[in-house]
Amino acid sequence: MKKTALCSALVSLACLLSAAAFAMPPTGQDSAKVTPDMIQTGSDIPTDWKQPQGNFDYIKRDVMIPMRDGVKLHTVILIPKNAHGLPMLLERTPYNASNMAPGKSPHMADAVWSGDKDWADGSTILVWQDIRGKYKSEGKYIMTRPPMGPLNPTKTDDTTDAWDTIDWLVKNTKESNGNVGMIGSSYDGWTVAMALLHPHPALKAAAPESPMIDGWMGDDWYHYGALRQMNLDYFSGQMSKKGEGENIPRENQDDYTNFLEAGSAGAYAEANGFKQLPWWNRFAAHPAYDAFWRLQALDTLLVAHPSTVPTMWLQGLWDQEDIYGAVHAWEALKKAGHGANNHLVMGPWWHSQINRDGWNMGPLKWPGDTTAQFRQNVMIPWFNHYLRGTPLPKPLPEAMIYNPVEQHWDNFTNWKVASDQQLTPLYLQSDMGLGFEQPTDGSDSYVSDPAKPVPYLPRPIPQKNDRWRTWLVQDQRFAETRPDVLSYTTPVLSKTVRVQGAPIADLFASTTGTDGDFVVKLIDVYPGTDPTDPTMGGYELPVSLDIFRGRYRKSFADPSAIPANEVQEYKFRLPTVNYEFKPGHRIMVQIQSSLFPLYDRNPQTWVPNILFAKLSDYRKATVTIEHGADGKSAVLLPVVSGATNSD
Ligand code: PG9
Repeated sequence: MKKTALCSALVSLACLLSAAAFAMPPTGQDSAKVTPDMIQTGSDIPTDWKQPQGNFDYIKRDVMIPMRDGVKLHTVILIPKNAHGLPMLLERTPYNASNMAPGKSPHMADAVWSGDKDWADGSTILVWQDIRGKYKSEGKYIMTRPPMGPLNPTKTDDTTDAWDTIDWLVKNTKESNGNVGMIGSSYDGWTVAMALLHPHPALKAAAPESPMIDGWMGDDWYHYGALRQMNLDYFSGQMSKKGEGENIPRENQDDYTNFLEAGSAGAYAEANGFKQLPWWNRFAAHPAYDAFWRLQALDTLLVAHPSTVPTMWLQGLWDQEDIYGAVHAWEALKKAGHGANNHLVMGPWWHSQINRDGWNMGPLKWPGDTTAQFRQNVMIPWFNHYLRGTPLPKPLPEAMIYNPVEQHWDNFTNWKVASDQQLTPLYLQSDMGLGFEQPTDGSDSYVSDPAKPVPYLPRPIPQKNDRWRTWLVQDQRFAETRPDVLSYTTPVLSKTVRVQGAPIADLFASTTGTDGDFVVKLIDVYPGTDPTDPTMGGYELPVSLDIFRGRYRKSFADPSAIPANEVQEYKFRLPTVNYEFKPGHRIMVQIQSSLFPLYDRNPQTWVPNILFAKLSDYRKATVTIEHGADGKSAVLLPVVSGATNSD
C-alpha cells in the first residue's frame, strides 16, 4: 500500500468509529416515553389564522357587509394606524378584493397593489369589495349586471350595492370623516359609473377610469357590431368559476391560426363549452343593438339619472379595451347640461395604464412618468379637495387631454362634443392620394378574402400579452404592403394639421358580397429618418382607427343585407384625438375589411347571425371604394387652426 492510501484508510476508520459513537442509543427509560403533547389528531392548520399586527402601520379588517336583501359582500378595509377623521376610497371589483390588499407587509404602502400605492400614505382609508357572486362575496354573479328595470327584475343592482356599502362604511368606520370617494378602472370603472346612477350622499367624488359604458357600440364586446372575439377568453375566465376561471386552451401558439381553423366565433366558443355559460347564451342571442344592449348602455342611463357628484371621466387615447366609454359618458352628460361637475381626462395611455407607470406608450416616449405625475399633481389633490376640504391647487378644467406630439397636457374650457364639432373632409384621391381638395373621379378595389383576413398585428399573434396592450400604436407598414389594404397618403405636409375631436369615417363603397366590414385607420407617417430616434424613421403610427360592420349601416338595431354591387354610405365615428400632423410628416388613411383575429370575420354573405356562420358562408368579395361621382369618400377631420386650442 502506498503511503497516501494508508493515510486515507486510517482517516476513514476514525470517521466510522466517531459516527458509531453518535449513533449509540441514549441510556435510560425516559427516551421511550410518549407524552400527550407529542400527538396531533386534528389538523396542524388553525381554523382562522390571525397575523399579529403589533408592528403594522395599519389595521386590516376583513368584513362581510350586508346588503338590503341580506346578501353579504366581502370587503377588505385598510385603516392607517391611529387614524382619525380620514376619508375613504372605495373600489368595487370582480377581480378579487383580497388580491388588491394582500397585506403581506407591515407597511400599508407595500401591502396594496401598485395602482393604490399613491393612496397608501396614511392619509386615506382604503376599501376594496368583491362584487356580488365573485370571490368571497355571497349572492349570484351576473355579467355587468344591468340596473334594476326591464333587464333586472330584482331589487338590487350595483347601484344599490354601492349605496348599501357606503352606508355601512360611514356608520361602521369610526376612524373616518364620513366622506367617500370611488375609483376603479375598466370593470371597476363600470362599478363607479353604476354607483353614480343613485349615489349615496356620502359619495363626494368619483373617478371611473376606462369604464365599460357600452359593450356593443365600442367597448369590450363589439365595435359597431363587429365582435371582439379575442375577449371570449374573458367569458370563461370570469364565469367558469366563482374565483378565477381559465382561458380557453389553445391548439396553436398563433391565435390567427386558432380562430381561422375554428370557423365562426360561435363555433369556437361552443367547441370550448360555452353553452354552459348563461351569459354566452344571452350574448349569442343578441348580436344586434337591440333592447338587451340599449337598456344597459350607461351613457344614456347616466343622462336619465344625472348626479351632482364631482366626477373625473378618464381613459387612454390608445385604450385597447374601453376606448369608447369615458368620452361618450362625458359627452352625453355635457350635452344634457351636466358639464359643471363632470370632467374628461384622456392620457397617452393604454387600457388602465393610469394605475401603472406612464413613461411610454409602445415606441412613443414621454418626457416624464405621465401617470404618476397626473395622479400626484391632479387626481389626488382633486379627490382631497372633495374628501377632506383642502384647497384645489388649480381648478380642474372641463377637459384635460394629452397632446402626444407636443408632449404636454392641454387644458380645455370648451371641448366640443362630437355632434357640435366643425369637420373638414380629407378626401381619398386618385393615384392613392389624400387631400383637402374635392376629388374629381375614381375608385379603387381590393379582394377581401375571409380565408386570408388582415391581421391586426404581425403574426404570430399570441394570446393577450404585452403586444396586446400597445397594438393600437403598431407600425402599420406591415399592413400597407398587403393587396387587400388600400393606403391613401397626402404629400409631405408643409404646415401643421392640428386635429382636436372625433374624426368621422365617411366611405362610399360597393361590394360583390351581401355583407362586409370596413376598417378605417387615420395614420401619421413619420419622415423616413428620425435622427433623434432611428426606430421611428418612416413609422406609420395609427392616430385613430375603428371597424364598422356593414349590415348596420342603416340601423344598429335592424341589420340589413348589403345590396351587391350598389354603392352605399358607411359613416362612423373614430376614437377621439388631440393630435398634430407636423411638417415633414404625411397623413395616411388605410382601408381594409378585416382586423383579425381581434374581430371575427365577416362571411361577406348575408346570414342572420354571424356568430354562427357556416364555413360555406365565408366568400371572397371585391370591395370598391369610391372617390368621385359615385361618392366622395373621406375622413372628416376636426381640424382646428391656431398654435393651440389649450387654455
Ligand atoms: N376591459 C375589461 C372589462 C370591463 C368590463 C366588462 C368586461 C371586461 C376589464 O379590464 O375589466
